[in-house]
Amino acid sequence: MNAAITNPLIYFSSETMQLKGSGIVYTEKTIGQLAGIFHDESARAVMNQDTVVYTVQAYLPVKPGTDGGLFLGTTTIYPGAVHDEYFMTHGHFHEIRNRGEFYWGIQGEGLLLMMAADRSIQTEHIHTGSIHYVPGNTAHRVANTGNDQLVFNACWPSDAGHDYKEISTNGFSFRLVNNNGLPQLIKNT
Ligand code: M6P
Ligand code: ZN
Repeated sequence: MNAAITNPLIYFSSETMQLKGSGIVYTEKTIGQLAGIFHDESARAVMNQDTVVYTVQAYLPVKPGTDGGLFLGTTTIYPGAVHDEYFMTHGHFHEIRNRGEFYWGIQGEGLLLMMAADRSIQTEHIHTGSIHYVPGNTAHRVANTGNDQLVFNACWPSDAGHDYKEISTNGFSFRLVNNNGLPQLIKNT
């Protein structure tokens, strides 16, 4: 006998560009929660602290830390900047350093910054349909370089974990700024 056909618990709505269904964990990061992340801290400090920079919806079918499972997330980064630095995610290494991740673009335009342990940088353009493999041992962050919301999905191992310490302390080696309307990478000083 065939196994019963069941509907999936979750789905991605192409109308709202959001994950739908039960058990989705929603978090948002505001300007107030991103102290020390952008270069111009005084510009950040005088902005409305409730301004949402990005939201994450995550589907965690197993407990974080479980090996062998996968997590799925939808990240929406709003258009904007702190001084000339595009709105971006905090960025992280994985707690288990060698764990990789897939990102894929759904809507909008942005840049994926990947930084290896030696602080060398690689960037990839995120746009509708783009697919990005983030290797293990690589920090990853995404900046919205467009005028609309940037939406991308991600899939990562359930035991990967997030290590934010290195990025909170030393940042990435390069920053992405808006130079007369064009994204430009500048060395982080
Ligand atoms: C993607 C995934 C998540 C991550 C989110 C935001 O959806 O990589 O694991 O939490 O982006 O990135 P960050 O945690 O660096 O703010
Ligand atoms: Zn990750």
